[in-house]
Amino acid sequence: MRKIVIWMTALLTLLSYKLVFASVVVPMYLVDVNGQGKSIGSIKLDDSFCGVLLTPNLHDLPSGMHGFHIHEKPDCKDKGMAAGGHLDPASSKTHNGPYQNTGHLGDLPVLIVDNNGNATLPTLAPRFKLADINGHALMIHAGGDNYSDKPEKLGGGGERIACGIIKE
Ligand SMILES: [Cu+2]
Ligand SMILES: [Zn+2]
Repeated sequence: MRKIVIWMTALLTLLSYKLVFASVVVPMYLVDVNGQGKSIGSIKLDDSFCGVLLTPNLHDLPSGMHGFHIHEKPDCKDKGMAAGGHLDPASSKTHNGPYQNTGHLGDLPVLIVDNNGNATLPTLAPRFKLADINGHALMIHAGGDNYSDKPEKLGGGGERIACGIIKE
């Protein structure tokens, strides 16, 4: 009897862990006219005690800092343009980056790509849970991101270079 109780407790703990800390792996592709170009790896998204942990496992990207956001529509076609703007359920129409309580909910910490074209450094997006971003798109831009609309709109990342769809 005692053994059964211990096993039941263990099982319930595992189940609740799964419920509270959801996780998904998003395959990423370079964008082209049809949406899906060359595969460049994936990004793992994990719910955590303070937001979503983003763990990239990416290759074949230009080295340096890249603007990185959740875009509204789950569609990477037309060189990423079909994904629409930054996820913004509050209609803030403001690009403030991931560390302000106002502005686009989809603004993520910049993606850092090393000199060999790989990105593996995990970052934390503190403002949402995985359930809030399911069914939208992850987008990587050619340029960086200064978490502001000045001097350039949307952090100045410019062209969209890679995209993936978040499907839990
Ligand atoms: Cu973007
Ligand atoms: Zn934004």
